[in-house]
Amino acid sequence: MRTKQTSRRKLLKTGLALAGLGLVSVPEWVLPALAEGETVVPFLDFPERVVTNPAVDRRIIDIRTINGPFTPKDEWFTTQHYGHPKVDAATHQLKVSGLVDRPLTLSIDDLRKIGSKELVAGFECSGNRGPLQGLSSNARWTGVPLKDLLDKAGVKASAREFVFFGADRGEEEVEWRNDKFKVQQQFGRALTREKALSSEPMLVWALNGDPLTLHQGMPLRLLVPGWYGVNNVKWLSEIHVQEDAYLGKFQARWYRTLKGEMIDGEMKWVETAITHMQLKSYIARITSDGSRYKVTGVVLNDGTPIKTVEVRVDDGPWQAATMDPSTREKYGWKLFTYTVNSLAPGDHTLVSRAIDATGKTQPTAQELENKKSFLEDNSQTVRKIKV
Ligand SMILES: Nc1nc2c(c(=O)[nH]1)N[C@H]1C(S)=C(S)[C@@H](COP(=O)(O)O)O[C@H]1N2
Ligand SMILES: [Mo]
Repeated sequence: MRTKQTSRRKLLKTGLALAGLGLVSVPEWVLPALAEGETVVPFLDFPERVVTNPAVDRRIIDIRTINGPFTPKDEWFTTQHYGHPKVDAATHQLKVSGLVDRPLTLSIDDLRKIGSKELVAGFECSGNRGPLQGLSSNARWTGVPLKDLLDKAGVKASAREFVFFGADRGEEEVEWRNDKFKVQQQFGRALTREKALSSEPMLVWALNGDPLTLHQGMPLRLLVPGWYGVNNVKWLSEIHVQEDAYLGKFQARWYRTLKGEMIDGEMKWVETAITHMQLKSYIARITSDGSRYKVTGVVLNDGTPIKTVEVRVDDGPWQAATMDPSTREKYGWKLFTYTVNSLAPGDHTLVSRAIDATGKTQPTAQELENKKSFLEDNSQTVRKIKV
């Protein structure tokens, strides 16, 4: 990280010096590792300057600066619904309550004693979409498998629903028939018994080797690898095990996808919960050395192996991109590159699509036409450029 900071600063200085001489125009954001003579080709539908911190508790990444497998902790995208709760990392405790043989109250140190492992995982907010695509990041997390903790508590046979509550809360108006009630609610998300007791979910306390930042859920969050961001409950304070389905606002109402599906010639409207990530790729940046164009992009999905990523220029054929060998982790995001050997002066479009090992292909925007709510938009993001 230190090296990166230094090289970025150096780059900025060199860039500014050259700009002073009128040799190049320097964008307000700084590209990582631009080679000698390499320039950025602007996306025509992208703002020149991306406002990465639109509010104190919000941040997006400027995808044109993605530089390697891990997003630095102070650049990680961030969002939440109730602002930041006041949490004291030193005294924070996690409660495990409900249908367990042994209810538990544990400090982070107690959790560390149960076990510790690392996992590379990236995720995006289910609202992430083009052209900015700024709501995703990737990290190496440290924590304890959720199953190890639940085994310690002893899950009862009647347990069906595992609810994860953050320390953050807010007042909500709950509509019921013709009434509206104002009540205090905690941010909560639920997992089924099968998912909660599977080997993947973790309770994590570190990101890229450092304790979680306040933005990322200090001191503890749930991580469901391969699932959308909303499932990764921050400032985790309680796991409540129950038989009933959990119907909190962020489970049952806000995080739903409404889409129409043609079944036997009839349009059926289905509402589904936000769980695993849909197969997505996007072009993050295009640079040019004068004649050739280098395309760099990102792939995210639920951990299903990626068969290939392809890039298409204008109406040309889909061509295979090259996967970055440093991003091979099952649940991590993957980076790809593609080189275009020449482009005629004028307007062009470039687009990428990912295909996974099951043959699933990232859809076009048109193929998602019947998805009415904007969440889970994994459609192909078309980049427009002029050379
Ligand atoms: N406690 C709590 N956890 C939460 C949320 C929240 O509002 N409260 N927002 C979720 C949503 S919608 C997303 S996209 C991710 C964002 O995680 P990040 O800020 O670490 O990027 O946190 C999830 N976890
Ligand atoms: Mo989100």
